[in-house]
Amino acid sequence: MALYDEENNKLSIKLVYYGPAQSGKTTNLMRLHDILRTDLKGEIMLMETANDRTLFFDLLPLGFKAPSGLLIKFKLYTVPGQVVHDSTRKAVLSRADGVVFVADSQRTQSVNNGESFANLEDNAARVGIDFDRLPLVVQFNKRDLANILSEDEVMERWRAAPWPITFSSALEGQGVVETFNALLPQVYDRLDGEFGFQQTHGLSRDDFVRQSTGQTAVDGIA
Ligand SMILES: Nc1nc2c(ncn2[C@@H]2O[C@H](COP(=O)(O)OP(=O)(O)OP(=O)(O)O)[C@@H](O)[C@H]2O)c(=O)[nH]1
Ligand SMILES: [Mg+2]
Repeated sequence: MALYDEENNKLSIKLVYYGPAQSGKTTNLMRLHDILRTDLKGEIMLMETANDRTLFFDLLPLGFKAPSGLLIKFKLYTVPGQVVHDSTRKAVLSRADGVVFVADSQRTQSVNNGESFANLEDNAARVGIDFDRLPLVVQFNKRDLANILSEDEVMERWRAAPWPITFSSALEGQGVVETFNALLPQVYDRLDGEFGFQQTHGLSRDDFVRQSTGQTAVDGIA
């Protein structure tokens, strides 16, 4: 649930990368940090153990200024995917304005993906998030590996799902911005009513998406 800070005319939006252990959540944030050229990009904060597994969370701050002067700040978090860290996952998910579910495309990971998605639904309910209205994208990562589900198989399995499905190789930086891009219009629609992006701040959905990823209009056409 986005927070408005009147004194600084700043809106903070929380987005969470969720999914099973080792699916590539931290790698998504690292690549976004490398690729995006937004006006306000902070340092990425990684909290990992020696073997690269997230212990608490990672954080990437991004943001831009709307025409009205409103400062829009995103905080992108990852949860720790390992099953034992469930209370941390719940705490990180709390007050989320949107979620990217990072699934691992390898055939061997289908059960883990399913369990993690069920865990997301459970924890959303526990922290008071209305899952049916939560902006969400499902990303199938690790497309560069052998022995993965084909895109057709993924689409068949998820055909009843209302959320955008994206395919990525976060390791290679592919599909990472596209995934973030697929979440942003949903976040805009969810918050526009409350915060008057269009009416009060002169910020269209397209501009919100473009500026969130640091694209100028010219980049968008190219
Ligand atoms: N081949 C391949 N490896 C990937 C990809 N994305 C991430 N990895 C690797 O998978 C391993 C786990 O990636 P992380 O980003 O740390 O995974 P995580 O989801 O943050 O894991 P936890 O923090 O334990 O939940 C690392 O060795 C990554 O380099 C990908 O698209 N392709
Ligand atoms: Mg991680």
